[in-house]
Amino acid sequence: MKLRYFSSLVALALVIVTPVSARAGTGYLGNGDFEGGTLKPWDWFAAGGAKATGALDTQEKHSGEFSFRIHNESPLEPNVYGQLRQYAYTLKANTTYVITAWVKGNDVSGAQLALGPGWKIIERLPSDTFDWTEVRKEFTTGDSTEKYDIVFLSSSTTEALWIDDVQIEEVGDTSASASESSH
Ligand SMILES: [Ca+2]
Repeated sequence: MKLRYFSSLVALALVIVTPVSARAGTGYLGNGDFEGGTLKPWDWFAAGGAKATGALDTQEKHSGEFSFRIHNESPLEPNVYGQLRQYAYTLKANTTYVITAWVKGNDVSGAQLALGPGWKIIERLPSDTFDWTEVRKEFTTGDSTEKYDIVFLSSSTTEALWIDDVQIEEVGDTSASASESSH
């Protein structure tokens, strides 16, 4: 009887845990698919007085029920932009990763993905109007990976930019990099 009670507890725990682990692909990031019921741990911010708004969106999505939608009425100007940002906390130093995201756009301009300290790694996102498109960027971390920036930037007029299914994976094969470093 006791055992049966215990195993039903285990079963209950599995039921509770499974939906979370089934949301695969968010690995080093939190809420990369925007299905968390909240924006956290992402943070939206309009800098320099940008007339830019960003919010969870249910009209367009690559997965599930939600994406993130950016709308920006401010033309290109230094230090005026909207940003969707979170920090990746568990990346290893001096390690190569690939970040992928799905984006969709209506009259997009000036959209970028910026990575790392000082946002030195930049990948331009598509412009104009486009259906769901996968963006990929390989990047290699430096010596310090504490609070590694992951930022989607909107720095010019954009009717709508949707973002969904953001994930980071380690780029495989340690044997390849080991043989490379032996040369
Ligand atoms: Ca989603």
